[in-house]
Amino acid sequence: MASATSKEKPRILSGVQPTGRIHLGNYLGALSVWREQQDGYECLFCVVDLHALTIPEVVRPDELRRKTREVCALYLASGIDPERSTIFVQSEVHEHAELAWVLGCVTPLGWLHRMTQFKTKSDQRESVGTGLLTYPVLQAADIVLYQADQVPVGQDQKQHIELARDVAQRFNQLFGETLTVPDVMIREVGARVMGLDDPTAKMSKSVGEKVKGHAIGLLDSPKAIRKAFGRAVTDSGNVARFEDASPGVLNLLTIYRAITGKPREEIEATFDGQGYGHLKMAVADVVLAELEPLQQRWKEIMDDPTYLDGVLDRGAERAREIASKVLVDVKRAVGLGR
Ligand code: AQP
Repeated sequence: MASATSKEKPRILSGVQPTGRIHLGNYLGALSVWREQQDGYECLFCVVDLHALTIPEVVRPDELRRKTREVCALYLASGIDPERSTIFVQSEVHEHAELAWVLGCVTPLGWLHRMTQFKTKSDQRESVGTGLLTYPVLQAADIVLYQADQVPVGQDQKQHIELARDVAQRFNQLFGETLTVPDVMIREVGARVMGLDDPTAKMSKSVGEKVKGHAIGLLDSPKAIRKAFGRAVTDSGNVARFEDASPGVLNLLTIYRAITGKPREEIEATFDGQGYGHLKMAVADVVLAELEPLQQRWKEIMDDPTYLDGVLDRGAERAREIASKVLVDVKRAVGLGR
């Protein structure tokens, strides 16, 4: 692996919040993309448990601790290789919170009020904590703390990564070139998986908790997965072409394409003009084939806590090695300390 100060390869940082049921959207938009980048980049993947506190009423302390382990095990089960990538828990590296304070001081409030995720989530509640508003600053800190060059995320996170770029640029303008300005990495197909019950809204963990048939959980049973696809909203026709498809059919075709990697023409030739029942079951089949080995591996990892703790201890150590040095540079740049 590269030393903390120099980069032998460009670096990647990304993470998932340990809340709710991790779903097919998280897998296609994030985890599966991470897996593909492990040779070309030095990769760091964290479970962002500090972010999970932004809506404290939805996650109890014991549940948060349990989910943190489960999500780490999902990273491993999805093919993130701890020999090539650093896997760690965000709160175990205190530099994240410290840097977030410094970056918060250079982030204009108006930038945060413009974030659509804040608007959506705060509109759903009578009152929200300050952390929900400043969440993108912590996310910017997560990224620049490792001088990450690329941040692989789903489409919904694009605005936050653009904010992280703006924050890093503003910091550099104010205090001199210190932070790497990150780029967003978004896959072409599968970066925005939609809800099966409502294909006009993205598949989301929080909705999946409340609405049956909305999301495909990565650990759902084969029966539940088939049932959810069987009930997926489509339309009354039989068109299965990417250009003309209704949102529900387009979502099914896109999931199929993201998993199989087959060209659009081949997929259309297989499904266009057929009943949607055929398409739904074919999508369920490829999703099950993808998830069965992942679920098996996940169970094995969860049954071996010593292995999981070893991976996370080593990951936190490596992450701290980089983070502590970058934070020293930041503190020096802004004039903190004696
Ligand atoms: N529907 C989606 N399609 C593709 N990618 C998605 N991601 C989320 N939903 C989809 C990507 O998954 C990664 C982890 O997400 P997160 O845990 O940080 O939070 P999120 O984006 O807020 O995910 P959810 O599932 O939608 O949770 P809630 O409902 O709590 O907001 C990110 O890279 C994200 O882009």
